[in-house]
Amino acid sequence: MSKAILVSATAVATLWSAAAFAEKWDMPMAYAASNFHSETGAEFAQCVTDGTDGALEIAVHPSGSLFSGDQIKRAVQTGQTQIGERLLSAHQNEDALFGVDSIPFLATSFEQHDKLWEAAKPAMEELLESQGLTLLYSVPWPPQGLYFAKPVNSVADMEGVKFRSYNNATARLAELTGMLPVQIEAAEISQAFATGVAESMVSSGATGYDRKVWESLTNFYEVDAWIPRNYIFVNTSVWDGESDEIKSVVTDCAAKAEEAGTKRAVDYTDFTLGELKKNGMSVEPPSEQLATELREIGDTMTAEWLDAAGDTGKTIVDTYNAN
Ligand code: PCA
Repeated sequence: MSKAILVSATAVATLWSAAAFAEKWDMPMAYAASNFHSETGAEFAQCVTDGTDGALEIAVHPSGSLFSGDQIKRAVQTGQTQIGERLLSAHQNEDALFGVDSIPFLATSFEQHDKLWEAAKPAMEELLESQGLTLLYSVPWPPQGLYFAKPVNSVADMEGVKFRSYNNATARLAELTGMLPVQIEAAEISQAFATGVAESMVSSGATGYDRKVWESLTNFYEVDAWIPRNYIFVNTSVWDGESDEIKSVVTDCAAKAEEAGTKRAVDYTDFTLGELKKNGMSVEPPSEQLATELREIGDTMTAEWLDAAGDTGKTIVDTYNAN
């Protein structure tokens, strides 16, 4: 056999084995395809697919199309899918630590929030590992403000308003302000507002923009209550079964995605608030009275969180405050 034939036979064998062992991960994501988190997730998936020459392909499924937001963590834990993205604080009902990014007025700028995340990350990774999940990367949302279908200048104005919540902290905020919380995934909120199931929420300009809430709501108050995060996580048994080469490509792409996503969150803040205005909403800081009353409620919620999160929570907040 000539050398040329030998070489091509080897090349074919290599291609074959790559195809035979090519793997696919399905990545459910809860938010709209056009949302910056979803765009970042799609880039991450492409980076892994390209970086492994297709040996590991990641397919993204935004808008809760594969699993709805509230099912994504369970689907990854039980191995129904390999990887997913979810709002971290949505799991606050499992463990208070998951709500570290939703403590009112603790870390309200991106800079402060980065410090809080650095302080919380080791404990968060440990908690996720204890649940069979490995953290790959995490990206913040823009700061959270209050949406209403009428002007609101005090907590008294919120009495009896139907409020869309997305985690324990948002439901508690509703209770403490006399509103009526109903938990609804972001993918469903346009309909909830259109049908009157909800008439208010705390969220970012980004989600208001993604869901065109100006069709139903009129006022956005830049309360800067907190900055929650999404995180991308993989089933730990799946992760442990990967080669070092694959792991290193994934880790590399994850670091790039975290950086790109974080930058997008900052840029998206002004852009989306501008879009709310362009579409007829009033966008302004809260009145002094509203801000003061919300801070008092924030103090109550902070004390409650510290109580629930025990020593781990206290250490994180102390570390954050010391830096
Ligand atoms: N948007 C998501 C979570 C935080 C945010 O800004 C939502 O409203 O569900």
